[in-house]
Amino acid sequence: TTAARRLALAALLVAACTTVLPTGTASADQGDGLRQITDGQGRTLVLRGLNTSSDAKGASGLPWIERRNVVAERQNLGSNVVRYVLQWKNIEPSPGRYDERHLDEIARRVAWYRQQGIHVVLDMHQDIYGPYACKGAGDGAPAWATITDGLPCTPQDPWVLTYLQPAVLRAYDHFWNNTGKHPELMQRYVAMWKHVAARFAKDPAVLGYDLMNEPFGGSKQFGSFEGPVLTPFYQRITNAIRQVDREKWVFVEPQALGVNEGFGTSLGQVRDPRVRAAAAKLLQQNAQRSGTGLTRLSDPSSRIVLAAHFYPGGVDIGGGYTGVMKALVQGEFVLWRQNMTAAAKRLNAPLWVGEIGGMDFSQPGAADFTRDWLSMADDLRVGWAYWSNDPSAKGSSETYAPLDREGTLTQVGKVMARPFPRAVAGVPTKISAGSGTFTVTWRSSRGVSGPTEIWLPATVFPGTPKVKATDRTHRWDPANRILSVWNDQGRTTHSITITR
Ligand code: IDC
Repeated sequence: TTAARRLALAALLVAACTTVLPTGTASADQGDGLRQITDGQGRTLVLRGLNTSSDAKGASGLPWIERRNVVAERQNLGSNVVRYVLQWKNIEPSPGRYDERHLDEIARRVAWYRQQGIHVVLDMHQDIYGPYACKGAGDGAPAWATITDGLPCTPQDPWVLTYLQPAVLRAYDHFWNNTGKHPELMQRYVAMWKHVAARFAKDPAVLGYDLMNEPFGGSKQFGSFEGPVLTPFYQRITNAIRQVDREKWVFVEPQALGVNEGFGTSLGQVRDPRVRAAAAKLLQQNAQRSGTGLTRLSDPSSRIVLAAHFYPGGVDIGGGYTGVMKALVQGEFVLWRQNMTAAAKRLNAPLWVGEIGGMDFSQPGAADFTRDWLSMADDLRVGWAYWSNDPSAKGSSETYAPLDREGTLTQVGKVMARPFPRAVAGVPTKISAGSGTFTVTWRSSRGVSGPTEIWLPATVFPGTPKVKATDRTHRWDPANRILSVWNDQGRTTHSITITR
């Protein structure tokens, strides 16, 4: 049966991952030394929100949401980011011809987020290459870019197994030019991204670009894919984007297979051309104003983010989170933390979890699982986008979405509505949510202005929150449920504890 297959696969994934578990335990503070995503005032952005939406994978390429759903999301979950699903097939329906009307439709929705103060990460989504690789099973690439050489294909359950079908493998092998026959496919993809970036470069709601969802290497995997094929491809896209947009963040994903479950990634460092450009400008300015000393540039730092996904043991394909399975999955938490923080440090990039969650809430242990990954993210002081915001299909007992169509918190939504610092005036050193209490600590860093902003859900802090802080100036905004705290001058470490 399907359920048995799912369970067997989940067990296999867990077993595979935990056999490579290191013997030592994770250091208590892997979040230390991680770079951070920052806003225009230099504050650290802890970006949390939803993937929107899986249903955008359909023909229209647009999500089910209306404006009011975005309002409800900000109010009830405090979201400050959305990972917004786009697809190549809708943007470039025929080679070199871009659908501007589709981009306008995207821009219209992006504006809904801007009105709510929610940052948008545009995610070029794909699963199983595209709908034309295996009888409509996947999403992403357009028909003209899907070359399968007539190989057979049968959609599988769970859907991830479809990746191994001959036609799908061949479509990827042509895309990555593993076959040496179709270098134009990657060229088109790069040019498509340059077009999208040019369209959104001036849109203040868009924070960045997630270059490719869950890259899959076809017949090349791990060391023969991520380093030699994927990294230079990301570099090409980044270079092209930087010709039209110097400011936005570029989100790069490791391969999904294995890495989603806790394996290490061998993705190489993508260099941000904005750093070189800034250095050149600095030299030029110094030459012009000789004798005036160093001129400080606003922010010449690299804006590449490691956007990893976390799906331990295939909990998303039907394994529960109880008993032996839970113990093994907890091992994968440890493994994932170690491998992803190590990768982020190696790549000199902030870490962001582009997909997490994805567990059917009618499965045993789902609430525990949700609390555990939320706590892991707090511990690491990283942001995430939950998969996904799609309300369950009518008549289905499966439940994933944190909000229903009316914008009311569901079971999983109630667990996810936790306090978090949307922005931190410095470097966060601790984020910790207990029952009815919440603590954030941070260190000042140079050139930061504006307050630390903490979102406090009504479900946890129904009244006016009680504040104990090292810093004197705070303001509570009851309408938006945001507590702002300004750094006292001269103080280098800061701490705030909130109780009800
Ligand atoms: C899943 C959807 C599912 C759909 C499948 C293929 O939930 O309904 O059939 O995609 O389109 C990912 C992917 C994400 C997946 C998600 C959950 O990035 O597209 O959505 N997931 O399975 N990687 C791991 C899990």
